[in-house]
Parts: sequence; structure tokens; C-alpha cells
Amino acid sequence: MNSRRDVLKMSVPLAMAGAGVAMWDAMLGRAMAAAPGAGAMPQDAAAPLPYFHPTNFFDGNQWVLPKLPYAHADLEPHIDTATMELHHGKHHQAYVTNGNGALKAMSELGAEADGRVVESLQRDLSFNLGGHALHSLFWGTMGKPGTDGVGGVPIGRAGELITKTFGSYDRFKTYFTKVALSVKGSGWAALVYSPVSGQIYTQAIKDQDGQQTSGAMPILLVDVWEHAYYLKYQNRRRDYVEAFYNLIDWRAVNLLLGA
Ligand code: MN3
Repeated sequence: MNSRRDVLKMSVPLAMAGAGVAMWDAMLGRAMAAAPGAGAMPQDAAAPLPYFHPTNFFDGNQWVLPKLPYAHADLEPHIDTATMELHHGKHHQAYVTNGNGALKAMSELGAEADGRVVESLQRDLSFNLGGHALHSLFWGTMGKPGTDGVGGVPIGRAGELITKTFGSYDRFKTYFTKVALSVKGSGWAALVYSPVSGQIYTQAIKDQDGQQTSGAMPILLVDVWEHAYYLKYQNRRRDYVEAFYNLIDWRAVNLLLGA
């Protein structure tokens, strides 16, 4: 389990799901390489599994809902417990279940399958596995307020790149909030990293399908579907996004940067 070969096996369904999640394997690879005890299961049974370990998302046979590195109530008051229970436990679980179902349907389709069936299945794969990838990243880059590295100004490589790119963390926040508010209907605001250029930049993602550019990988995401904030914030998306900054775990963002 968890050898390089197993990690490579993961990339097969990801590639099938389209560009929207193809970056996930590369990103997880970077996080794993940088994580303490990279690539290995913890030897001590009592040691917690690192959140970004692949087995937290894929059990070897199928995609699974990741165990969060905090309790649903830990993001209060910025994200309320009821929203977390529904969002992680129900919405994200549905993407996992439907993504596994779409993969199974794909494997059962014959070469004679109707083109419209294939097109519909590709949409299912991209939407559900894209949702699984984006939510998994979103949970992993948040933490309980008061924990070291959570909230406050970015530390390490993330801090350097943000200052270099946006001038300051305050300027980044102002800009990133505008990106989040610019998403019409359902979607995400992302800060992405290009391993080729070493640049970071923002991206607005419609729904949760594959729209990532140039192989850039999200290192920070905020879900702006209404299900992410409506119970507590109703139509005040801006208030929700501004509260989100109190939850960013910069240690996780640096892990995703491979730094
Ligand atoms: Mn969501």
C-alpha cells in the first residue's frame, strides 16, 4: 500500500475525469513529498494520518470522504457547525458516491456506447470528481482558529509569493475577495500555483468542473456555492469570504507548494 505505484494508480481515474482534477495527483504528490514521513503510513497506530495522505481520499478501491483534521464545530464562528455537517457530510459525500458510480458506469460501457451517453458520463465524472478534489483541498487548507499557522498573515513560501505577486497580504485579500464575488452563481475562487513558472495567480472556477489552466494547481480555495454559506450568511457572500481568512491554515498551503 501507498508505494509510488499506488499513487500512480490513483492518477488513472483522475486523468479520466478530465483536466479539472488531473492536477490533483500532481498536487498531492508535492504535498506528500514535503510531508513528514512522506509516502508512508504512520508506524504508530495512534499517530494521526496526515490529512493530505492519498488514503484519506482513495481507499485503494474507491474514492472516499476524507476525515477532516478538525471537528465540524471547530470552524465556529466563521463557518457554523450545521453548514459543516451538511457541506462535508452530505454534499461532499454525494460527489464521492456519484463519482464512484460514474467511474463504474464508464468501466461497464462498451465500445458501441452512444456518443450522448459518453458525453453525459464525462460531465458526471468531471463534476463529481472535480467536486471531490476541490472540496478535499478546501477542507485541508482550513484549520481551527487559534491553532499555530491558522489565520493571520501568511508564513513561509506562501507569504513570500503573495507579497511578491500582490504587494502585500492586505492587497491579496482585497483582490481575492473580488474574485470570489465575481463568480456568478455557483463556483470557487482559487489561488493557483504553476510548477512550471513558479508563479501564483487567482482563478474563478464555474461550478466545479475542469477549468484549471496550464496545469496550475490550486493551493488555496474558497467554495462560494450558496450551500457553503447560506445558513449563516444568507446573501452576504462578502461577509463569508472575509470570515474565511480567519481559517486559512498557511502550513497546509505551504505543504501544497512543496515548501
Ligand atoms: Mn461545496
